[in-house]
Amino acid sequence: MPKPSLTLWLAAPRGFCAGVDRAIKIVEMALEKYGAPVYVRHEIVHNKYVVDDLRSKGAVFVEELDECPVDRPVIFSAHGVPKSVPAEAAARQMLYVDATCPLVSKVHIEAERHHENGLQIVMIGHAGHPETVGTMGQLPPGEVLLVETPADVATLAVRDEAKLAFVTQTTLSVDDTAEIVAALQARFPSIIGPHKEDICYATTNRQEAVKAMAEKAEAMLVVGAPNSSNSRRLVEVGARAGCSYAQLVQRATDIDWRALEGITSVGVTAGASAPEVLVEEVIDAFRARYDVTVEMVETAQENVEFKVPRVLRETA
Ligand code: 0JX
Ligand code: SF4
Repeated sequence: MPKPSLTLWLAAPRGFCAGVDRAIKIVEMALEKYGAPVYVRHEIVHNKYVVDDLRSKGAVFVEELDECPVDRPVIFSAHGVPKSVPAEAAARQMLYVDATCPLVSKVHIEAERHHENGLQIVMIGHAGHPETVGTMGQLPPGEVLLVETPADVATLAVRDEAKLAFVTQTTLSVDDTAEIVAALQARFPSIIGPHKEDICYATTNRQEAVKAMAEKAEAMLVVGAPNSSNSRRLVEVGARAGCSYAQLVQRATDIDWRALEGITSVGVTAGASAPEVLVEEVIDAFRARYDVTVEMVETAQENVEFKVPRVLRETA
């Protein structure tokens, strides 16, 4: 029987961002420079495939610093860490390498600057997410208040309405965040903040591409992990842009073929922490079942690159 025809729309940009690329490189270069084992506090990026691959090369993943021996290097994940973490590593005289994305560090610096200017900070982010924990942990307790929704803004108890600033997580929904920023500005007219929010270029570009793809594809698959904030936002954006079936898949084996029965077009994208090899795996799985024509939905071009820390660039 001939295979049914299918147009597979491939989003661009998709997959690895500059911060993820750098964070993975940091672990690989640390393994080369110091030998195994190298410890990594938290998943370097939220992707099981990436973590398993680095583990096979000698990386050991832990959640807290006290799980690491003091005589081995430790790397902090791309999502950033509270100030207490490098402080503790220094106190234990550990060698540490910070793989926090420079765009997350930029938000840390922003928060510190506002604090130095006597402002209390409102952070828009997801409770418990490591990036939110890290950014809030740049300042003493009570100096950063978390809001997740416009409703949270309505009940927020601040120290002084005239002395407020806001910062955001880098991987939020652009549209949801705009609503929360509007609610903050309506309730606290003198609040200061970034031009729009702190959502990074990669998050913004991937959401834009998904919106364009939703106009063309009957169904959409986002390659990414369930604990990946930016990947989950892509699924929401796709659904909200009108795609009636938008699903997160970690890899090809997660695809629910029965749910896709009868479709003639599908959109595929990947979160910032999902490697291209898994996108290829998904495309191959479609090729096995359909006569596939791959088309691109390109809404931006990216050429961002971040340098790895100097300690890894220097020879031993
Ligand atoms: O859960 P997140 O989207 O913040 O992280 P993930 O999936 O590891 O993506 C790359 C790291 C992003 C940091 O901003
Ligand atoms: Fe950096 Fe954005 Fe990538 Fe996060 S998603 S690591 S902020 S570039």
